[in-house]
Amino acid sequence: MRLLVTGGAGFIGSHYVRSLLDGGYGAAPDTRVTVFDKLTYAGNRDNLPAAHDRLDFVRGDLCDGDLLRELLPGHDAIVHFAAESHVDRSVAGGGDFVRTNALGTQVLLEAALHSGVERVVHVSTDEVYGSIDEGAWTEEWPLLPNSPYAASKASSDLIARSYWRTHGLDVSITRCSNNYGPYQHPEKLIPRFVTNLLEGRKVPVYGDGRNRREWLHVDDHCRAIHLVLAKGGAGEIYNVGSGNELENLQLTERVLELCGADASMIEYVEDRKGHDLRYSLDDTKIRERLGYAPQVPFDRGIAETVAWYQDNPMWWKAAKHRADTEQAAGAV
Ligand code: NAD
Ligand code: TDX
Repeated sequence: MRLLVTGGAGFIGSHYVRSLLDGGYGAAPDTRVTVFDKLTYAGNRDNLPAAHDRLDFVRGDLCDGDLLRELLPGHDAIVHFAAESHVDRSVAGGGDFVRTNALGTQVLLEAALHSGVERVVHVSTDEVYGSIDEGAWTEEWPLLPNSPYAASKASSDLIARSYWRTHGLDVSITRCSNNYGPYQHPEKLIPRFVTNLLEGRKVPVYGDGRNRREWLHVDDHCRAIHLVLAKGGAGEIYNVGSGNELENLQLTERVLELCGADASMIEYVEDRKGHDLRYSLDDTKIRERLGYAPQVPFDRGIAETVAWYQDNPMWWKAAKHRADTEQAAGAV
């Protein structure tokens, strides 16, 4: 099989590619991977093996239809991770989000349609549902995204579905909860807090810290995506959760403890605009139909993640530097 992975130099995409090439989803000596990635501030070529006989890397933009139509023939399937992924950036300015997430997804799917690609997995998010005070969303829940990020992801999610419904393209969609793990950009909650503490700085908790998220290790998310690629139905949507729901303050306390710090390192800062209170997924469908079950216990996952940032200062310092450089250049 020849697989194209968009966004494969980012946090989740690179985990997926490393696992696949390492045989994490079973030996697949005939699977070749092409990573297609723009290498924005969030992407890093070094997140992938420097050289591998079953890996090709192409730097390119999702919105470049000519390049995609040249590249795609010969590929059997696409796993589509590439996106602008950070809510705070979308609050500061939504243009790149609509361009990459909505338009870029449409350009990719159009190219796929005309290139004989047989299968697509579109990686969506729980944020497309909005915010839920109690209970949990099933896949039938209406989409009520709140941030420009979430709205652009909801757009791409619906565009993906439309290429199945209109053109019969074999597309499945996954909607996952908050991921954590190694190689996550230090703009996101857990790596931001750990790296701030490593630099002797306080951790900025937005608002009163009472917002709740459902945390899933990236390894479990990637396993679910591979399961959907292999066994998911055309036009089907699969929630991917963990059931591990934490208030931001509870999570902050855990991170502080693992870093040997205390509550004096918390700084309460102005709340995120339009800050969603709570996300919670009902993922019965993927568990019952595809046999998915998360495998990484949170206690182990979070301890290993904190240790990874402690052991890899070069990686996160470079990521912070790339983001700062782009910001200074006015690219955000
Ligand atoms: P990330 O920001 O770490 O990586 C995104 C990757 O996409 C980067 O390598 C970047 O260079 C690339 N990219 C951005 N714009 C591009 C463009 N125009 N053309 C080609 N490549 C481009 O994101 P992530 O956290 O790994 O998220 C991956 C996917 O999973 C996203 O679609 C995101 O919405 C979704 N998701 C993320 C989470 C989470 O908690 N991080 C949860 C659920 C769903
Ligand atoms: O410095 C911070 N302080 C803080 O209190 C940051 C960066 C975040 N927060 C809060 C905001 C959220 O309630 O922590 C929570 C988690 O924030 P993020 O890590 O920015 O994630 P979130 O906004 O929940 O979105 C994430 O999950 C869904 C991913 O970034 C998305 O890509 C994914 O789709």
